[in-house]
Amino acid sequence: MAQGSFETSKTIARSEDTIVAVATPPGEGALGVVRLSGEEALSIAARFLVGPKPLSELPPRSVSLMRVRKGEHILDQVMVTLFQGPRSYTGEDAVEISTHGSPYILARLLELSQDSGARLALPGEFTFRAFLNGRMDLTQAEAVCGLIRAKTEWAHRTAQAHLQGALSQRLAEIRLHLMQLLAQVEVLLDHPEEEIPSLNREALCIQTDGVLREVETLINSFNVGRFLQDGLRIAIVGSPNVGKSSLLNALLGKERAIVTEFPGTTRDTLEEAAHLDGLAVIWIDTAGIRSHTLDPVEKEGMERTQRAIQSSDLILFVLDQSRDLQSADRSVMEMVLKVGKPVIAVLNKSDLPSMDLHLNGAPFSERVSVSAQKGQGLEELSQSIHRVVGIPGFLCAQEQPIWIASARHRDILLRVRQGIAEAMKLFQNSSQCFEDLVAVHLREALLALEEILGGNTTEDLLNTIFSNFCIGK
Ligand SMILES: Nc1nc2c(ncn2[C@@H]2O[C@H](COP(=O)(O)OP(=O)(O)O)[C@@H](O)[C@H]2O)c(=O)[nH]1
Ligand SMILES: [Mg+2]
Repeated sequence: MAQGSFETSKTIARSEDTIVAVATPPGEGALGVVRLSGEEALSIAARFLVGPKPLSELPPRSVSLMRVRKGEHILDQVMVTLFQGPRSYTGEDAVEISTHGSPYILARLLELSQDSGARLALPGEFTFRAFLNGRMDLTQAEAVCGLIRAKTEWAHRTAQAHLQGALSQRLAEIRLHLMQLLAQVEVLLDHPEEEIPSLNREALCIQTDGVLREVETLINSFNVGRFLQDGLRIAIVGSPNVGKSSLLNALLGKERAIVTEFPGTTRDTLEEAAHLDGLAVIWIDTAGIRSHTLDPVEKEGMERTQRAIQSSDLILFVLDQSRDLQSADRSVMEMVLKVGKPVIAVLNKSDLPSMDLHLNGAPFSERVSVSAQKGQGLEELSQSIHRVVGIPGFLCAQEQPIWIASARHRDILLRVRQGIAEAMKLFQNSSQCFEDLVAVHLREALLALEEILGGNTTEDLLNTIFSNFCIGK
């Protein structure tokens, strides 16, 4: 497959060409799938597919055994599925051919299709056509990409819900409410001679506030949505020898970091990705922080620790609860509490007799007792992490939790909010008729909202979104 040449292509073709691509990953496999879509999909495939019945007589959406003919030879026995538009992924006529997963066979099938009049598809072009043909809106098209990329349960759930239209529905509700509001304002505009009863104004104000809240709920869901979809960066920080590396190993379930009884063993930061109850986490083990050190390697390690803290979403501040709080612990504690990120105090070595560390009053988000060595308390730690970033509360707060996880969606919703908030201000502040201005702001909000769903988009935006897809999707 000549994939490289398409990645540089900036324009998504809008022509009526029939397109073809390999839909399965490159390389050898048990099966390979080639898909064709477009007006000529059937007639093109019919030139090289032979079977007991001609292709055009096969029942749609059922699988038939056929053979691929290349000149005098049979290239492969294949399973063929026919789709008649609009009942297909793209909304067009389409043919899917399942072959043996040989790169040679797949390449020849592409050639045969091209020789018969098909053009190689651009990345995401099948989904783009589905969008153009009204089979899905833009949030759903984006979810297709998310679904393919999802590596964790939550990322998968996000994409699946969005693909099913959960986010589109919520946005459509907001759009409806905005349109109803605008219609009422426009009625007032059309009858300027009539005095607006103050009751009316108040009702409009309440309605506007309601829509504003709907939009804000979605905007606020971005933080949790981002964690659910993309995961968290968690820095494990503390003074030397408290058990940071042991904790990392316990969380990963493998001996990733070196653990010794000697302080200063970990001199560099170490990152490792692992799932925590369906949540993607990048764990960062850091070099222990000592107040004074002359060793240049240790100094560099500590600077890296600082950077790890800055780049994290959450900090695990580890303490050894079997010994008194030391000055090193205190200085690390001061440092992590300064950063303004959530900090969980992890009291390690719970298997040993514990001291009272006198932490009362320290503003940790939570504190959890664990034994990294014995693997105790890790479940509580996981629950604490979920709580601190707000996941359970968020999921419980709504009947059907819907969240946004894309910066594009958030940026647009901020503009929607801006428009509604401006309208709200006019309602609240003026006794005069500002209906024309209110209408302008509400229309702006509506127009912005359309961008999420794909009703008001630029070619650049579509190119950006669809060029992220793989070829054949
Ligand atoms: N008893 C006990 N010892 C632990 C525990 N966690 C770590 N240790 C020991 O504490 C020492 C320092 O551990 P390490 O993970 O290297 O600490 P770090 O310097 O903070 O990374 C090692 O000897 C570990 O075996 C624990 O939960 N219980
Ligand atoms: Mg260590």
